[in-house]
Amino acid sequence: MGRLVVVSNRVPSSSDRHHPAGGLAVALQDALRRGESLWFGWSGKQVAEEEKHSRTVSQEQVENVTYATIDLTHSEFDGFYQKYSNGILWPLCHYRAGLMDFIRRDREIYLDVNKFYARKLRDLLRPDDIIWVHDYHLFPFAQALRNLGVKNKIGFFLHIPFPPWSLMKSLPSAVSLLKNMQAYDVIGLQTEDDARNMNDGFMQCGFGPRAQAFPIGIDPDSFARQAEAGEHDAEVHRLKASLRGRPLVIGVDRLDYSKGLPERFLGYEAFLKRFPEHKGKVMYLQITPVSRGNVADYKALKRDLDETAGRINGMYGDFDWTPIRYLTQSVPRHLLAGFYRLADAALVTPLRDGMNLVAKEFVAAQKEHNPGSLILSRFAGAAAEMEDALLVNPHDPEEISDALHRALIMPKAERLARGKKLRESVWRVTASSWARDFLEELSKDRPE
Ligand code: GDG
Repeated sequence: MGRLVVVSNRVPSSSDRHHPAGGLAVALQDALRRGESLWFGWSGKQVAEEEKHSRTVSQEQVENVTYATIDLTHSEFDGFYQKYSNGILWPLCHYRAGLMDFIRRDREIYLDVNKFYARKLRDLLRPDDIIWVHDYHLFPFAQALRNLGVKNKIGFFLHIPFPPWSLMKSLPSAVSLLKNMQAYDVIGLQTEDDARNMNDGFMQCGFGPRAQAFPIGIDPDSFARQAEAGEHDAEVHRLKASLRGRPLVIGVDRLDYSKGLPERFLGYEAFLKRFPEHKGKVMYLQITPVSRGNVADYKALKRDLDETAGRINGMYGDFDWTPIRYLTQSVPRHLLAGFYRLADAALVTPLRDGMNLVAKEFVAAQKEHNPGSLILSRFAGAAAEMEDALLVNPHDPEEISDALHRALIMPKAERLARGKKLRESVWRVTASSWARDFLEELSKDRPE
């Protein structure tokens, strides 16, 4: 059997290779362990332009996985990663065409980096390797490999949403982006809606391939174990003591405009206004580690959130009660699991999200006999599988506030019934079943 070759822009750093703590490394854990495998991508390092032609792939083997990484120059990092991937494709795929900052030069750098990665990977490939490419940084990667004569099977998975073609085509060269995707043998998206949107694009452009839905999951057993262990953790105890018996509402999101954080804060404000009986009696902890902090839209979002949290705390707080405990630092994963378990409700209200793993982690972390309630945006991919959450439209603060009130007063029987269904969904589609299903599809024989 050939190796599994994973290609993603970011590759787990050396310190994460022995014990993956989250992200794609956890999702792919089982698939990578099955045999010899290779993980290729960016090292996370930037080098000066003078070093552009002397860069080499560095390799480290950890158990059966070889990690092969390459540096980017400053201008590649800027054009390929910050500008085109995160400044154009990310907002557009999250239905925010207005945030796109299109400059043709960045698109050229994006294509060049894809070609550069392809040349570097080709030298490492064996004829029977199966290649699995991840995410929007690498849409044209298979075509770049095919142009170099690579005949291996190549699959692609998009972790973020794919909008309707009528919106997607506002991307200059959108047709060529889709055209290049014909080089993949299998194309996977998070939901049926995303797959339908992409297939509609293929159809309208007269291209042959078909995208399919492969919703991603977590490793619920291991997350549940971490959450249980968290109950004995000193820091989880400290959080519990600080609640003094009051219910805890939790939110955990990278600081990103797709996550609907300003809207969520306004929803919480509406909750305090419309249901004043909860004032002073509920604790809302929002954990929001800063991400992409040097991109202008993210800086502006952070200023907005800092301001809104400060305003709400000033206006509704009391000398012994803070309405929102708002942290912009990252919290270690085992603590996060313990915090989820302690929470009575979670607010997961993205404006758009490919899947949203926080929703699934929260459910896995709950006490089976006394679960907390999940308030979930209809526009998270997870909503398609988690209909027993309290589904909300995150654009309507009053809808968020009603759901929060309902979550906090929900009779135990209803919480148990919803919790049971939600658990079933989180245990039905897991990280390992996701990878297995995708790779099974990719291994099938196909006509040339
Ligand atoms: C993309 C898609 C799709 C968050 N804060 C902390 C922390 N986290 C962890 C969460 C969760 C992960 O980060 C976030 O995953 P999400 O799925 O919620 O969102 P994205 O990062 O946007 O991921 C998304 C995903 O890819 C997978 O396909 O679901 O739709 O946008 O695991 O727990 N972890 C720690 N400290 C924090 O402060 N340790």
